[in-house]
Amino acid sequence: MIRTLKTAEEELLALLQKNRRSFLSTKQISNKLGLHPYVIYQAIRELRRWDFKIESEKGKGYRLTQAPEFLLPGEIKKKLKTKVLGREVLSYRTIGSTNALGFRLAEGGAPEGTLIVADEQTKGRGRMGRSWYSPPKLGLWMSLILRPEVPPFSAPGLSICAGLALARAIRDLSGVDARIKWPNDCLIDGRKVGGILLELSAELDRTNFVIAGIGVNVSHQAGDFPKRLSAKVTSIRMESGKEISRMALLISFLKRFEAIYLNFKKNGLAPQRRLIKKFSSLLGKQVAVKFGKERIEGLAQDIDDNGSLVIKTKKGQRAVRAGEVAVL
Ligand code: BT5
Repeated sequence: MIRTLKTAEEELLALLQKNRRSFLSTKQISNKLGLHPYVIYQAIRELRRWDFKIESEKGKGYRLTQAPEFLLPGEIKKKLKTKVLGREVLSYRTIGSTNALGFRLAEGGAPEGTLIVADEQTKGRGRMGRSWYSPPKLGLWMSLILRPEVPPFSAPGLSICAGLALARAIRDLSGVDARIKWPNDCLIDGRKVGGILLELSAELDRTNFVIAGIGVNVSHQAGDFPKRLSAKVTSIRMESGKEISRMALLISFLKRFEAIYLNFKKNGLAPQRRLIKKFSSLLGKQVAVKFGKERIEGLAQDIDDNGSLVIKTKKGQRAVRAGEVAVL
């Protein structure tokens, strides 16, 4: 089973990182960290599984020679500027879906704000059974456990809140004009750079928890996407020419999303509407929205206090709660 790094492994990694020029013997490590030699041996094995290159020489000990960029819990926690989001972190080298795990953990009582990140997802998922392409190293694939005390019908507004936080974090770091495409996409110049998947556990009048899954293409180059996707997707690197650190993006996103989320819990979507509209890619455009068997065409006019898209059709105004939008 592949698991998140334990504290001992993270401490060992930090020590090896500090001493990259010299070897450290098991005894030295044991003295510094208070770990049993067997635990050290196991920790080295686990770090190697995560692709850390650790040289070992008989009589000398261990030396770190290469460290891939991982979003490790200890590092995330050190850099966090939040009070709730990301206070508990689980980080995986590879996982099926961070949302699937988030759901299971939330059912087991994991606290609000728990963050699950993975370097790679093998069964990343989108809405309605679709899949989400999540190769190793290139993107930010994460889920947050949220426990907002709001009625279930207003929880979907969180999708647009997460989209807003993401678009702003991308703009801040890379300078590109990232926008929200209602209800759950983040676009740059009409191409999808990120997606949000909200999964809810609710009773009629009560939200038990929400898993907010966020996927962002960060360092992909054109050839890194499968052919079936390449015409409609992009990455921050492809649009800005910049290599943005996933860690910086994660920290910036969490800070922005937390501010919006805490406000949303108290005051709903209304205070965010001005910015949501400003960052929206659809308003003022002719669109077609499909939901269930219905299809509505018209002018995308507004996003209302419930997070619904307001469309001016030939027969009058319609507010749509969810669906697939195409710009005509
Ligand atoms: C979404 O669904 O856009 C929600 C994606 C959420 C992904 C995150 S990653 C962390 C967390 N754990 C998970 O398992 N999921 C969440 P939807 O609107 O249904 O869009 C899915 C469609 O986007 C697919 O059918 C493809 O056409 C396209 N797509 C797939 N992978 C993509 C990618 N990496 N970048 C852009 N588009 C992609």
